[in-house]
Amino acid sequence: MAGRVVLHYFNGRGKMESIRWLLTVAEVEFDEVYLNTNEQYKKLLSDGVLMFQQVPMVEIDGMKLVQTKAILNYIAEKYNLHGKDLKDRVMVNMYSEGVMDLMEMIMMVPFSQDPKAKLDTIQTKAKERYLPVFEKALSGPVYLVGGKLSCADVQLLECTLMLEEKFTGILSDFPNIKSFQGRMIQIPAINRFLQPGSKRKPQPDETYVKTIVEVFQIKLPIL
Ligand code: GSN
Repeated sequence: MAGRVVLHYFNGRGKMESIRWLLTVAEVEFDEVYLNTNEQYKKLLSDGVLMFQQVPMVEIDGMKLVQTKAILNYIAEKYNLHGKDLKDRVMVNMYSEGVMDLMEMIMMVPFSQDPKAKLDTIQTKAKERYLPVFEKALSGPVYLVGGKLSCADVQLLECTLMLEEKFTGILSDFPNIKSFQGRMIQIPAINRFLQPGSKRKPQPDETYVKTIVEVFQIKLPIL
């Protein structure tokens, strides 16, 4: 039998958070090894387990996987969260990529030179480019694609919660997305994940940023 799933990343959201969300919805238990020091990172490099010298890295089914999208796709396929056929799957992937683009912008804010300006741009893009797409897709259907829960729905929920943390009331012009959120948080595994004490990570703080600077020995700002 394959062992437990183990996530190798920082003790924070970053690129791993969507993987935590998807495993949670698939009801897969996981352990985490937190990267806190440059020595730990060098050890992973010298062990040859990071294909591109990057994390996230996930041990699952006897493999050591890297590349966030590849990992998400593997979990989505395995747990039937990737659309029912090829045409549904490409739609799931399109929605998912859009959501990930937006989440990546938010993720990078603490590492930027002018966080306030970055946030303003993100808010405008969210309202004008991204949220209208999802508002339209959810005008009737319960889920984004094929009447069936997929990884795109899970990522959209994660993203909309992140947006609301940053921009209070941002969903007030998007009632279909708000209703979608309400339905998604009723899913028992999601509901548990949203409770205090779960494996969901908080918003990045100074300690999180310092850890990344230490692990990769980088200088801020990086953009
Ligand atoms: O999506 C992915 O997993 C990859 N395409 C990118 C992963 C990545 O950029 N990982 C960073 C840390 S997480 N933050 O963005 C990383 O390991 N950087 C170290 C490096 O030398 O690139």
